[in-house]
Amino acid sequence: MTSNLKLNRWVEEMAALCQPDQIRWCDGSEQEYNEMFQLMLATGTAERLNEELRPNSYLVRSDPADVARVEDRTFICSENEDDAGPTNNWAEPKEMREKLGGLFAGSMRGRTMYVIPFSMGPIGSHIAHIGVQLSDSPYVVANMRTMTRMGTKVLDTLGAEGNFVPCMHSVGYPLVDGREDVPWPCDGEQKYIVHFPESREIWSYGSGYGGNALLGKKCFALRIASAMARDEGWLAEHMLILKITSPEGESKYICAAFPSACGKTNLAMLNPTVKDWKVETIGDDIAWMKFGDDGRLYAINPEAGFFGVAPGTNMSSNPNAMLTLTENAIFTNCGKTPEGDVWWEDMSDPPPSLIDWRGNDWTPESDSPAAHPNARFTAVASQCPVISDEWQDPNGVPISAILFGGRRATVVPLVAEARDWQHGTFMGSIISSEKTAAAAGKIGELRRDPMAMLPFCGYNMGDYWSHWLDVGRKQGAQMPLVYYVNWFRKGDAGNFLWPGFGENSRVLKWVFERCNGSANAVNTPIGNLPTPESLDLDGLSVDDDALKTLLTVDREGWLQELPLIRDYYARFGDRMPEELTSFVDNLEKELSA
Ligand code: O2Y
Ligand code: MN
Repeated sequence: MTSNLKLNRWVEEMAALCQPDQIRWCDGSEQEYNEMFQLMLATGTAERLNEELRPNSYLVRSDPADVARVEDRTFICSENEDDAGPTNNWAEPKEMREKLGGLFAGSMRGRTMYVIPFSMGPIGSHIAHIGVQLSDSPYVVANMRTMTRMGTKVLDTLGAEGNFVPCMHSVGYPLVDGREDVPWPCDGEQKYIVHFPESREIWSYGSGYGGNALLGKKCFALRIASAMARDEGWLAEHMLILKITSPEGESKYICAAFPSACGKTNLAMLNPTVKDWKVETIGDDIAWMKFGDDGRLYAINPEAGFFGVAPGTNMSSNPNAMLTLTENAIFTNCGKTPEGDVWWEDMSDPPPSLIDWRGNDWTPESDSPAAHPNARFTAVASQCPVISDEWQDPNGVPISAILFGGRRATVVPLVAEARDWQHGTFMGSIISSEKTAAAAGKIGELRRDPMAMLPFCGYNMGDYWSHWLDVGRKQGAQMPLVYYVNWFRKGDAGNFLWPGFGENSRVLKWVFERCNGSANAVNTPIGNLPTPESLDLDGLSVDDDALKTLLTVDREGWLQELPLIRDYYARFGDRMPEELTSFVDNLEKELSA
């Protein structure tokens, strides 16, 4: 219980709606975490891994119908449809409330309703915000303890008058009429992940998985927080935060936004190959940035753990993630070896046999993967060997640069620096990944993912760009420098031209030196590109042709891309900021000059 009247009333009201057998206020203790796993072991939801190989760790298998975020079932219910914009699913708020009222009525019968108070960001930080999730899932309780600061301390900080974002969640599997529980309860037919941006509420029904169910993450820290940030003059972004330190001991902080499957967690934890440079992690997925008294943007990682994709993670692609997972971890939808450890594709040589994520026998000859492609690990950030000392600083860290990136086989160079914040907003608005391979001389089919926020912006993307332009107008020269990077450029033979992974530190070093004014660049129509000498390529074997492609402007390619950008912008109608459209016109002029 709490002295917070608003919270007590809401819990009572929701309990009356969902009719749980009992209510449990979560304290966030280790004992409570262990109890959640005792419950999950009893229902067959979780299995304990071999204590010697993976101490205090568990494997959970979800229902095969509940394995990922469900974007087509995710709704932004603003009062006005135009305020959700063309990139979001909108539903009329009153109708949606009626629908949800019906779905949640009695949805927790036979179960416990957990009250999960959590802070996104260090408790008490002026950049942090509090949420309270109600859920009938012990899996959610355990994961929320890892991913957020959760429990009694949050209630103490909330006090009698404090405000919180209510996050309502049910797996939608009441135990009524003699219905037995199942290892992964969910509603196989109906899922609703619903946001009311004006009243700052989240309602999630029918899924127990990841971003659908751990409501602090994508639902609160991005969709609702982006609307709060617009109204309050700050930024809630889908960005990693890293700290880079030069051999001279000078440090800078960089944020970076990439769509899924571009190696964001790998970059956040990168081991640099440039001699005597150091990279440390502050966050791997989300950044909240508010202005300090000095007019600079200060960022916190609102999360306390990592919910990373397991397949593809290994001691070469991301040793620091692997070392983070050596103990106290939750694995979801991974394979299980006969020795009682987890395994996933590309982790190491495949074991001769194992039990796959569906619970079936598996061998390397099997037709399907051992781990689901969206299999996940959950582990506390403090276990990361390269976590920065400042990762919990309540004041945040001052951001010097922001990187945007996509997965582009063609056109986009290794790195381009925006001329200023407004130009950087333009760069962020056009980031895209190629969905299909490029035909000779033609760009592949593109998936636009502006600022990597496509599934996460809680309001009209056109207004979101206006908000970016506005904050830049207010703070001007104090804003971070902005870069467009592309680790995925390919040659004519379909080979990657840039080695990626730890070698990306060479680009980070150039960015660092640009922020200090000590690295050279050439001004081009698309922004400032490194001169070949300014990029530290010592010890790297990238041939001259590849380097030329990586560092020159593909005028023809960009000219082909401009109509695609115009078509995309046209979708936003009168919400499209004219300033961004002018950047396309100017780029066309400069490319044609
Ligand atoms: O599939 C899910 O439910 C999780 S999605 C996710 C998880 C961690 C970090 N990023 C993402 C994402 O989709 O961007
Ligand atoms: Mn993400």
